[in-house]
Amino acid sequence: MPYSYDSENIFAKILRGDIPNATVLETEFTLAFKDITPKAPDHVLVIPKGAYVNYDDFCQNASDPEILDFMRACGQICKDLGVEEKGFRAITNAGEHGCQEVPHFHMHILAGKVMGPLLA
Ligand code: IU
Repeated sequence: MPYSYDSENIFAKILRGDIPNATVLETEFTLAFKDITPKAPDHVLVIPKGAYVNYDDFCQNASDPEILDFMRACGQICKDLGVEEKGFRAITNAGEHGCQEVPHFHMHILAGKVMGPLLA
């Protein structure tokens, strides 16, 4: 079944410019901004500008240029955050079992502290 995208989700509104955001990077196909409730000293959300519900929707249905642009944007953000020495965590939640809150695909990039084990 194809994914059903809710164009009234909060990130769609951010992309339309209806709601302000703290942009850290914008490219042709990708926007990255600071999470409004940061879970680490550095917490950036990276989203495609296209309407993709979650990671698997994006991986299955986005074009090669969109995917390349997204991954390069993630790389640029890591570089800008200076994570080479201490590292970081990149994570995406999908659907009910992944506890995804906002139904527009986003990658969390977290850095600046020890995150702790992912799977407890
Ligand atoms: P999740 O993976 O869907 O659970 O993550 C959603 C994130 O979006 C979460 O970390 C929120 O703090 C964040 N967020 C935001 O940055 N700005 C908003 O207006 C809203 C949520 I609503």
